[in-house]
Parts: sequence; structure tokens; C-alpha cells
Amino acid sequence: MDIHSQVLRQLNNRREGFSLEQPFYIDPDYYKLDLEMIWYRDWLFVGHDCEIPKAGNYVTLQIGDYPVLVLRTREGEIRAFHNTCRHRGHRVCTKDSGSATRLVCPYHQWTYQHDGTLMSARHMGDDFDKKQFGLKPVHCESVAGYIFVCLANEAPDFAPVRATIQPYMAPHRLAETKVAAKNTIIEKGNWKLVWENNRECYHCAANHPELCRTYPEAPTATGVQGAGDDPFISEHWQRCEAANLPSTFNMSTDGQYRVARMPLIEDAESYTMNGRPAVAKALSEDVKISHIGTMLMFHYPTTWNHMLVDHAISFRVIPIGPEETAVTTTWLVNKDAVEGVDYTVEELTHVWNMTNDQDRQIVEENAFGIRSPAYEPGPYSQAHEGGVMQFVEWYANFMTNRLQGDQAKLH
Ligand code: 3BY
Ligand code: FES
Ligand code: FE
Repeated sequence: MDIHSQVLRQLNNRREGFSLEQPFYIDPDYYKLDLEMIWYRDWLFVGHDCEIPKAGNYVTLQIGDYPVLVLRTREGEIRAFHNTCRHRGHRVCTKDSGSATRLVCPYHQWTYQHDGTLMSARHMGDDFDKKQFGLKPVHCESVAGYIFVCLANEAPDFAPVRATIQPYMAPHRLAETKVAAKNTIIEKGNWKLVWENNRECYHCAANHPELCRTYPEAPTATGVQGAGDDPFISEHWQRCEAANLPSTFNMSTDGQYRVARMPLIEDAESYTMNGRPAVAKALSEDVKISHIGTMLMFHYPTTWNHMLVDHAISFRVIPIGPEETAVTTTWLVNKDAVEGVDYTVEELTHVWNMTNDQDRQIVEENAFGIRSPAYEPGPYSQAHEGGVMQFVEWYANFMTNRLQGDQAKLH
């Protein structure tokens, strides 16, 4: 049986409320299918507008086999391209980030403009038509300071994503912030294990002493059931919405993304050891009240986020291999906040650096155990792991739809 049919059948026969079969977490062929069906076809969060504030600023990243380049043009637009030269394919930009008035390929100096057009190619003859050899564009959208790209020839409609998340994120004015800290850790586990770990707080009390000082362990905060009958959350929503901060739980019908503003524990304002803000300057002038908790946004398969009164944190998930995933964490602060005066990077990043490392260990031990021939799918907690079930459900449905769509095209 070919891999498409095998995966389809396995997803179809999946035991609901249980973790996935072993190959979904370790098999290179299943991983390749994840890349083809999800990562090469859907919208992916890549970085922030404020990381490329000026004309010519660029960032690069690798998505599966695709090197991608995201830049700011002279007109101030954000554009993305395949980072492969139209001469013989050398990567045009070889650094993680940089600035360039023109993009010059290091191999033979073919030179491209910010809009991807080839402007010079030495000794290619008089009849050489430069117009045919511009950099290939990648779909690119920016919403409330977040840049998304899509590698597909035809991208799914981004408008519904924008319509849902933009109102919740806009008050935090993230396009006008600056990066105070950023790091990437490698977790030796499949990207889905990183997500399964993120989508519940069943593990928090025993594993995240620093985070648990401020982040509520209750499944209502992390999960996907909304406020349930928690009056603490409903009151929080009322108070925040009265101050023009959209807050109520809002998830897309297909379950790919959701926004919700959740209260932190007691008087906590930020993810610090004492719960007080890590940054003296508020993140946004549009936020007029204190104790706004955390605005949570996730968008599968690449990002989960926290937006607080004093800073915002984005997380970006990029698969590196069947059993290896890169998680990039970025801390955004008010662009006028001064390091050493208004904040220290140590205090700002402490809680999540600890939390990320604790989660990395969990994911790696999880992957370890799943490699055992004795592993079999196990039951999720109905009370605490509703978010994980929702993620697995989204994955199974998404893969099934795409695989069936492709098979329909073939027959
Ligand atoms: O980053 C998060 O939102 C999740 C929620 C619970 C565990 N993890 C820290
Ligand atoms: Fe880029 Fe030759 S490969 S100029
Ligand atoms: Fe965790």
C-alpha cells in the first residue's frame, strides 16, 4: 500500500481521545507527508515586522527543503522570496539576517532588486532576457506585526485569519515594538510532540515551578473549552472588553487558530518571579488598564503567543527532521524601553527560558519512550488535555482532507 493510503487508513481508524500511532512521531515517510500536506501548503508564521524595520532589512529561514527570504522593500512593503538564485541556484542571502540595498548572489553576483527583479547578470550576452529570471515570490502577509508566508502555488485565503486575530492583537501595537531578546532551541522530538506538550497544563505543576507562579494551571486557561463556568474568566473578559481589548474565546471553525485573553494568577501582571512587570515602560499606549492577563494566540502549525501589559512573547515551531524541531522564542518590548534602565534581559527572559528548557526535556523524554516497540497510543485526560485532543483532531482532519483531495485529483 502506498504511504498516502496507509496514513489515510491509520487516521481513519484512529482511536479518538488517544495519542497517535508511533510512526506519526518517528517515521521519515510520515514526516515527509507532514511537510508536503501541511508545511508546504499552509500559512506559516516566520517573524515580526519589527525585525525588518528598514528598507533592505531581511531575515532568512529554512522550511523543510525550502530556503526562504523575507525582506522590507524601499516602499516599506514586506515581501518573501525563494532564496535560490535563478542562475544556478546558490542561496542569494546566506546569513540569518542582514541588510542589503540590492540582493547580490555570492556565486556570480547576479543582482536582484527588493521586488525580486533581476537587474544585472554579467556576461550573459545581448539576447539574455533578465525579465524571465526574477526571484520566485512566496506568498506573504503581515498582520498586527506578525509575518506569515505560504509556499504553495495557490495559498489558502488568509482573510479569515486576519479578521479573527487582528482585532485581538492590534491594541498591543506589536508592529511598533522592538526585539529585546530572541533565541532558538532544538528539541529532539517530532513537531507534533512540541505542540501536544504546549496544548495542556496537566504537566505544569510538576515541571514549571517558575511559570506556575503567574500562569494558571486550570485547563480553562490553556484548553479550548472557553471560560466554561469560570466566573473569574468571564469577569476578566468583561473588564478588558470595557477597556476596548477584545478578549472572549474565539476559535476558527476548523480549529487551526484561536485567540483568548486569560487572567494570570492573583495580582500577577507578567511572567516574572514576583509577577510584577519585567519592563517599566508599558508595551502599548492603547492599553489603558492594568492586570490585563495574557492574550493567547495560536495558529497551527507554527506559533503560540502571549501578549502582556509590558511585553509580548512569540514562539515559532519549525520542523528540522522527523525527530527534531526548532523552537524560536522572541520577546518584544516598547521600542522606547531602554535595556538596563527599563528592563534587564535576564529578568525578562528568565521564566520562559526555564519553561522552554523544561518543555524541551519533556518532549525529548516523550520521544524517547515513543521509540519503544512497547509504545502504544495512550488516553488523554478529558479534564486536562482537551487542548491536545483538539490539536490531534485538527491534525487528523487536516491531513485527511488534503490526502483525500490529492487522491481525488489522481483518479
Ligand atoms: O505556552 C503556553 O501557553 C502553554 C500553556 C500551558 C503550558 N504551556 C506553557
Ligand atoms: Fe547566483 Fe550564479 S548561482 S549568480
Ligand atoms: Fe510546558
